[in-house]
Amino acid sequence: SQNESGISEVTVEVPMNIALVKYWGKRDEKLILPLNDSISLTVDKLTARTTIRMIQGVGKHTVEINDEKVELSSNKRYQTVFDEALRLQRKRKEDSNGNENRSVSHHFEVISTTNFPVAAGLASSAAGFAAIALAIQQLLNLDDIQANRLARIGSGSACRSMSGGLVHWKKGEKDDGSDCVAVKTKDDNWTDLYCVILVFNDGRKKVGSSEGMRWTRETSTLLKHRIEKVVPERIDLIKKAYATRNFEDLARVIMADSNQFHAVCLDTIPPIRYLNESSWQLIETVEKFNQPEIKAAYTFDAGPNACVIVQKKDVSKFINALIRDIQINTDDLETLPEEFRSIEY
Ligand code: 2P0
Repeated sequence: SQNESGISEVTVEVPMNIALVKYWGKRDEKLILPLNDSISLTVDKLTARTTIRMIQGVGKHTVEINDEKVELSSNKRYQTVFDEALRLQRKRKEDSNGNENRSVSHHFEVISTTNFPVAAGLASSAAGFAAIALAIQQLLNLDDIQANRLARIGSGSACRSMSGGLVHWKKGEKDDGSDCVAVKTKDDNWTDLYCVILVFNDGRKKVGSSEGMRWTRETSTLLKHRIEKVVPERIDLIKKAYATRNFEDLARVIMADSNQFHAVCLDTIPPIRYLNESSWQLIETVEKFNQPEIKAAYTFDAGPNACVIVQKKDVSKFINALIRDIQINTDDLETLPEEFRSIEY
């Protein structure tokens, strides 16, 4: 709502998402149009809570994340999002005022807090930009397609956090990106799925996603095969397994796609390595845990941290396997949801 000093304010809370079939490679870097479709689940307990104030008058945009000011000159994506938001606002004013063009300048103030560590590299930009886009959608009364685009030009994977559950980001065919949108699949959410996140930060400087995607696109031959032959089929398999609640089929595709994403990174010149020794140890633990029946699925993004998807009934069993196989700090068990904390480990 807008008060008499010309400030409007909105607060939203938005979840992070984890890709089950990965996005890697852009066909348009400016509009952030991907080379392939991707599909993700939102992790509803990990959120970015964001307040945006739209202030009348000339001034600098400001962004603060977890009490730290973001240097906007070194992160152009915020400026891109704010410019696009103000363009949409001007366009709407012109449409309703019959081209009167009596434009009033505005600037934004963003204050965001995440309930998970940004430094852990857990796709925090996705939740952050999705929150900004959702808040601006409410401030400016944008439609869902406009809001989706706003999230996407902030960070590609952010458009998959604009709705909950299983979300399919379609690459689209058009050059202007008008058919490049993330849509929630029709099915009811599979509320029984849990995500165990293991943070294996090793201080190694990783290749940023944008740069990595560019190198891969320019040099990998495996990427071409992946985009044409592998991804479309896997998107269908994920949707089918999710709709029929077939955990084993879902898990097989999730792990295969994480592995192929990292293979594509290795197929890049120079090669990109995101997984470390701990990541591989976790893969082996999951492989062992999955005998004789698949009960867990690991997936890794552009870093060594693991996200393991398990059904609720198997969470404690899986945590026990972790305690047995890898040295985990038992203090960390406190981050488990209430219902799993009382179980004897
Ligand atoms: C994904 N990742 O699908 C893939 C898997 C990382 C590995 O999307 O340049 O921050 O903003 O579009 O979305 C990370 O890249 O990159 C990512 P931009 P983004 O989740």
